[in-house]
Amino acid sequence: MDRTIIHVDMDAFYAAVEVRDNPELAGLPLIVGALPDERGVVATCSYEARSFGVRSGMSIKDAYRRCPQGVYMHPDIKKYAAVSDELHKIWGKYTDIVQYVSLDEGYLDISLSGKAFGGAKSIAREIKCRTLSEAGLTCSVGIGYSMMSAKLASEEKKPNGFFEIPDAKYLLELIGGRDVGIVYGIGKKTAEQLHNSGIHTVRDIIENESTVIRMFGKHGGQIAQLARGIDIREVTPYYDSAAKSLGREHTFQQDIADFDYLKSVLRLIAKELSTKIRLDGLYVKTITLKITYGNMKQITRSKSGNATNQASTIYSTAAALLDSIDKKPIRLVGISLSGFTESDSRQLSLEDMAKAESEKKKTALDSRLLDLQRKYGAGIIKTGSELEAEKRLSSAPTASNEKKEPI
Ligand code: DCP
Ligand code: CA
Ligand code: CA
Repeated sequence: MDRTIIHVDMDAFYAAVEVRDNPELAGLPLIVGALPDERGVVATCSYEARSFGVRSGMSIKDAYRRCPQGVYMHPDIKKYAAVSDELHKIWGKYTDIVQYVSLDEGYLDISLSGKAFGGAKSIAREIKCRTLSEAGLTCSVGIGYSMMSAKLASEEKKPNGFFEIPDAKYLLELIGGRDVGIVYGIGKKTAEQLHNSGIHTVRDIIENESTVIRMFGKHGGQIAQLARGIDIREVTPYYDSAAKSLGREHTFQQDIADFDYLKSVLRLIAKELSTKIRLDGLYVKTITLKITYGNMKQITRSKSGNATNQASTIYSTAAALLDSIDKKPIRLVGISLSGFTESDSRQLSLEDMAKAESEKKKTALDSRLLDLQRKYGAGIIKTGSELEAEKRLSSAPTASNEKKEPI
């Protein structure tokens, strides 16, 4: 299946947060990191400071030599982490397949959910607008067909950028003549070795693939693939059962006001989550309902209770939370689980395992149903009864080819 991936990266992140919070710094060369009389390096600097040649990672002495008139300050990592949480919330509204790779950057796979939000361009624009209006910061957004192309797209027009790389052919035209270092996985050392062998550009890699493979073996093969624009890496949401939460959500193509129907979707989600945690041998204490209304207002409602791994409990808790909220048309429903505990020292018996595995297969069917809905719109299930939904699913010819989305 063709994929659509968005990469978001904040502009001059630490420096931009400091300028936001201290407006008198706007327009000045600001260097965040060590102070000039300390040992240490530049964490980042404003674009004004970059025009003096200052860069991340440069020793602060070097930076001071280039830009003595700069404003120097220490980073406040705690503050940036809090801002980062806010940003992740803004970006995470468009898909549950989202991978944050650092405080200021993330990948969103919107292949399935994109249509519900008017497509990739409109999501990208919305992310830029909301990042500015809600967090007071600018970001650069790239749309790609793979992770590498999305990241290169976001870098292409920095700062405050917006760019799309629709396919491998376009990518190659764009980067074919550039230095090999632009390819994902080629660091300083590898680049140097390539240069020494007369391989300078991305196109040189493609034209000298066998040399590259001879030099770097399997890694060389991967480099050549990436140079040709083939990047099969998947956006992989981070899930740490010990500390974090496990969530699954569903975005509708139209806003839904039928709460019975919404509950049938919650039932499917509850089943899928329950199967997943039981296979992992986990119980969960806190169940959170996530809702995005048609006007993009997002709310969450949580309830904590005895640790459970049962779909019926997860469902009834989420359904009760749904009953407690404003009855307005809804764009997205989701459930997330947190507060995990290990199965109270009780190992799953072989029989339990077999049961969970067979449920997993059934859940795969249920989740294909969700995927189908994503693809064809909520209309595929009219009344929302799960039974009817499954009947329809089993008569839907495209179902068996649907790719299951990673949790
Ligand atoms: N950072 C750091 N040390 C580095 C590189 C980065 O401490 N050597 C921190 C400070 C940056 C943040 O990570 O603000 C994000 O890094 P980026 O590489 O994304 O750089 P910026 O966001 O600062 O600038 P831009 O992305 O606009 O180039
Ligand atoms: Ca950045
Ligand atoms: Ca970054």
